[in-house]
Amino acid sequence: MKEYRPDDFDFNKALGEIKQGIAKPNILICGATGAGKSSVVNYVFGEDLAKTGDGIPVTRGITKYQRDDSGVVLYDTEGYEIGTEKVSHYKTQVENWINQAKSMDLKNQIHEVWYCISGGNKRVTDMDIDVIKSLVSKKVPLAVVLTQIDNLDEEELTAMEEAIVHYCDVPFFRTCVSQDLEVLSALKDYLQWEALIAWAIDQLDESLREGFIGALQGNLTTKRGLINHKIIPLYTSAAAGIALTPIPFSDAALLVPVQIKMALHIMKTYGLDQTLGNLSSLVGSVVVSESGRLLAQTLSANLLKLIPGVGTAIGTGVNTAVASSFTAAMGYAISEICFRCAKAVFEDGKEIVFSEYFNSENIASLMGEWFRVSKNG
Ligand SMILES: Nc1nc2c(ncn2[C@@H]2O[C@H](COP(=O)(O)OP(=O)(O)O)[C@@H](O)[C@H]2O)c(=O)[nH]1
Ligand SMILES: [Mg+2]
Repeated sequence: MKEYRPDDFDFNKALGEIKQGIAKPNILICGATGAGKSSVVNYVFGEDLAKTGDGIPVTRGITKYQRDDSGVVLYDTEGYEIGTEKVSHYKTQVENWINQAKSMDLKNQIHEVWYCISGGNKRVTDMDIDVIKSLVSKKVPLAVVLTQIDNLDEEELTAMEEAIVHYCDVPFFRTCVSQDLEVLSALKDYLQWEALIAWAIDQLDESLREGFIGALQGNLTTKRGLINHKIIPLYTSAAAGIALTPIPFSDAALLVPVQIKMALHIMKTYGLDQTLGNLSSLVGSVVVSESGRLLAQTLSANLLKLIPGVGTAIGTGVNTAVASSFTAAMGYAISEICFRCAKAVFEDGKEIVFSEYFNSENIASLMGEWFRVSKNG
């Protein structure tokens, strides 16, 4: 069996291809100055994306924020001071610009609008209603983000929500961005970040969801769902295609590049490529050696017996079943390990040693788990 050498793999090229393949949704963020637009965006996507000064003005009053390694493009409207003449300009600017975007291909359209209304003002203004109605009439998915609800008592909150339902008839989600843990804990049952994100994903064409989910801060369970149900299957199909070529299936080295690319894709989606330093050396030293060695071992060992449709002998007919099952198991193991790492790093704020999570013992045990479950299920 040929040895696979990490040097054969071009990590930057693979990462570039992965990025290239991710289409980015365009999200328009609307609302008055001080409505809490920037705070909401920072909370959902992380601080870096809309850092002041980094945006490109696309038209008067609208600034585009994007980053090479982020899967969303945000258009932030400059906002307006309630009660000034800027208010009427605002509506015209936003409308004109939406019209212009609508005439373009899917990639350049506005895919959804988050319209921020601040609880701090205690009311929904005529201007809000006007702009919302106008955008809805243009068939752009729109939700109201009811921000800063820590400023509202129960009665005020109900009144604002009733106004949104009555005048606009659009979905709305309650949010608050506060450093104060007591405030957040008191609002726990009111906050609807998860529902906002679920709505936001739901509005997007399937082809745009990966970009959005990958751009989220945290949301590890949503990311894991995307990885296990959408990303890993891309690579199991690729592996099956490769297995058709060499007959009989004897060259494990051919599968390894597919699995390394899958590992990169998984790590990127969890956001681990940013945190764990030099990605290529990390993946080079760990994923390549572990997966290469394990694949070689596994092909001649007990795990094969567990693959549905495969006996102890490997014949040409079972090449694709072996290749795709093995890759799926490997993907599951990598996803699970990366999930644990991401949890430790992002949720518990730990400094981790990647090799304590990512080692042959853990990979083998998780792959075994996958084989057992898929055989029984
Ligand atoms: N109390 C409270 N203040 C907030 C909240 N969200 C934002 N703010 C404050 O409101 C001000 C305006 O927020 P910002 O996000 O800059 O609004 P933008 O002008 O729409 O981008 C800032 O001083 C924020 O710190 C919130 O949920 N609660
Ligand atoms: Mg702002």
